[in-house]
Amino acid sequence: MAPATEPTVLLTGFEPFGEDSRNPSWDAVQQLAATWDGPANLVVACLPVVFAEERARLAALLQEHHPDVVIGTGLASGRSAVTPERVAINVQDARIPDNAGAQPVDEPIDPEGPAAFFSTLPVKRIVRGIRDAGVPAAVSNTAGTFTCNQVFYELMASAARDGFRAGFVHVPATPELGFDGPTLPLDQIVAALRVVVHESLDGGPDLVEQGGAEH
Ligand code: PCA
Repeated sequence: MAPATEPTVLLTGFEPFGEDSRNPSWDAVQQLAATWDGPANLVVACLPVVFAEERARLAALLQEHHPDVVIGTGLASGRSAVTPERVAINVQDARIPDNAGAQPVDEPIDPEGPAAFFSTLPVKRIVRGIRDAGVPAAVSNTAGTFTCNQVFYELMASAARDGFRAGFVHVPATPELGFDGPTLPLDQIVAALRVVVHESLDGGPDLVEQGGAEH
């Protein structure tokens, strides 16, 4: 049991989905956990790629671990950098079926909820830290409209209620996936997630540093 003063960080990855047999988000989260030596108590979990299950899974994890910081991670094939997400939106619009065969189109995550939530992680500081570790990183202004965005949205709704710090980070494909597009080796993704956890534990202000794009 961790000392009472030690904060708890919940870091999640996702199971494989679509055509892939692995998901580098969960592979990286597990590798980070295996080599984690503090400063916080790091708890990890693998989430299903199933729209109907995310809310209950997250609620159970939050109730069990009472984390101070929650960081979701997922795979974004086609991206070449590790990308902390700035905003979660209240939309489900699935290009492919989830792992239970559901494919919601243009449905709200929460009909009563706000249009969007902003990450409360220091996204600019995270980008700077990952780049300083020699790994490509950039702020992303869309987490998509699939289950990653849904988990991010649900997480931020809970965070707004319960007062913990939370956000989401997408990672690129790894070479093992055989993806026809940009990839990043798993050890670089692990190094980036280590920075994400360290920077997220620091509750100080974010950097004000240009990180946007025209489109
Ligand atoms: N990526 C998908 C879902 C699970 C994952 O790892 C997404 O970006 O929504």
